[in-house]
Amino acid sequence: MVPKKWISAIVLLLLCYAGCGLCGKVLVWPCDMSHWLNLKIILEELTERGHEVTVLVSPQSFIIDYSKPSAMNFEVIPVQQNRETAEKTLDDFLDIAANVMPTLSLWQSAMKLQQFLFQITGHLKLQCESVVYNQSMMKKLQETNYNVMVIDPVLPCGELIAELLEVPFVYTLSYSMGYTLEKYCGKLPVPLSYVPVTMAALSERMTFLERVKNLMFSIFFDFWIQQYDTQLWDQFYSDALGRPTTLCEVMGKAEIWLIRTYWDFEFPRPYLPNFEFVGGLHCKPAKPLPKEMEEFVQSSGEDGIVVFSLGSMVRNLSDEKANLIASALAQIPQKVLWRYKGKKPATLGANTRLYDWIPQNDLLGHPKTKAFITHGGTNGIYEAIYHGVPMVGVPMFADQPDNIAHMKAKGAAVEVNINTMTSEDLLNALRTVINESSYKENATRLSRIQHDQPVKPLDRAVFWIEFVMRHKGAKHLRPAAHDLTWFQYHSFDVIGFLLVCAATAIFLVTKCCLFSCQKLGKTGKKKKRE
Ligand SMILES: *[C@@H]1O[C@H](CO)[C@@H](O)[C@H](O)[C@H]1NC(C)=O
Ligand SMILES: *[C@@H]1O[C@H](CO)[C@@H](O)[C@H](O)[C@H]1NC(C)=O
Ligand SMILES: *[C@@H]1O[C@H](CO)[C@@H](O)[C@H](O)[C@H]1NC(C)=O
Ligand SMILES: CC(=O)N[C@H]1CO[C@H](CO)[C@@H](O)[C@@H]1O
Repeated sequence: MVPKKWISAIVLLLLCYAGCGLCGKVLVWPCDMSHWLNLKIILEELTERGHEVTVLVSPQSFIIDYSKPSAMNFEVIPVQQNRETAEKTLDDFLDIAANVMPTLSLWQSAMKLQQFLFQITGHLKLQCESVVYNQSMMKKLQETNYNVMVIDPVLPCGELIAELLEVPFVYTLSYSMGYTLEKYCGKLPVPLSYVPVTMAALSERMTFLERVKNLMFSIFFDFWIQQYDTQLWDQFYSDALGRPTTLCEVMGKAEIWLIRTYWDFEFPRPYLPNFEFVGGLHCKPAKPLPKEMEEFVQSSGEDGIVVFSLGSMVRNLSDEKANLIASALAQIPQKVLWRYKGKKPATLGANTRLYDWIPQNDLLGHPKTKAFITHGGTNGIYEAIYHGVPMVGVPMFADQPDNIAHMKAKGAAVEVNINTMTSEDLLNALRTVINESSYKENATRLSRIQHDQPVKPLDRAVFWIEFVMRHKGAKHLRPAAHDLTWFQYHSFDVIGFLLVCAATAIFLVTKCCLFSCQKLGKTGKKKKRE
């Protein structure tokens, strides 16, 4: 008995030792809401492997619960706490997102999003200042000697802290507005003939007019719409670093870009060796449901269930919209589990139950699940892909129309416009994805692609973070494009040089010709005279 115990103790010790031999310190600059849910999975895996993870968190976070005991450390940013303003900002955003953006065209919706992001710039700047200009805070971070920073670049500042601390950093994101960050800061090639620009909601096979739209959107994002107030941040970063620089230049120092999609979702496209596609890393096999919920699910019999969620951001809809949705749901033979915090709609059918919160992954993985009605957030879409569930998309803002466009192109979803839809539209969409077997088949095919990978996405994400820790970066994957100017990158200088050469050659040849012609002419005339 005793020796056995000893053996296990020694094995445990060895394991610990082996694990901790490579142990490092990770500093994290996160983003709130659904982004955090995804990042948290990576951070938990890192702590499990013995790394020390510290998260820089704003006191105004909504779902990053830094007061709960956790294996991670939380360093609260010393910014003036103002809960009410934060709540109001979020409410404003939710209102715009749920009620205003769906009524706008994609362009206008993108402009609205930019307007909102610009509005909160002042607050973001304050938050950033409270870290980088707080000497005791920076000294503390410096003295900890972090090995790597993991950054969500939705909100700026993380890369500035990394640069000041001289720590290599890894990005984690889905994609930026119009791919501008990846394209200009990460140097990711985006051939517009077959790579649809994000927020244009196009697929990879574009007609001529769609390619026109794609190019127009690309120009629109290059020159008009930006995720950040670039001028302000360029100045801020230059001041903080004490040398002229730009936000994009600092962002370009990212060692690895962990992209939250994979080839089940993406259209095949060129990418760089320091871009790793790790979509679906948060997906897990389903766990058993709570008892009450399981009973409800089982009561659906052969018909099965439909899962409905508009994500964590949308809490309530207008009465009219909620009633319209509820009356469509009441007409299907399936039972419906609807995550909804608003007032109970009057037309709610007996087959529909409202929940404040649902274990979405466990429900989607349930064998009785027939369809998923979703707003098209990346996390939810990936859970549906993982479990092979066809979708009805009701996208509202940001990347959601794009995500649904991808699923539509892969034959696993039907889209309904939440702004203009009638009860009948939603009902038809539901009937289509449930009754037409191709949707289920295509969703199952995506699921097989997600499951059949040489290395699981979470392991790849963690591998590259650890790689950066071990080797103090991943410079061998960094394309030399970062050191070129835009005209060198497109070889405009070489083309110009060759054109000048060609022009000179043509000029010289014509000159020579003319000269010899004249000469010949003259000698000819001379001869004639003689
Ligand atoms: C600087 O940060 C420390 C925490 O590291 C905090 O206690 C202090 O109040 C901050 N100073 C200012 C001026 O905000
Ligand atoms: C949602 O609820 C909030 C507060 O309960 C309310 O102010 C808002 O008008 C509601 N939104 C809609 C679209 O009904
Ligand atoms: C599927 O089709 C059958 C008949 O073809 C119909 O009775 C059923 O209601 C349809 N399913 C849904 C979800 O509408
Ligand atoms: C986009 C795509 O692959 N769609 C497929 C969905 O499934 C049907 C039937 O299996 C195929 O014919 C489609 O090509």
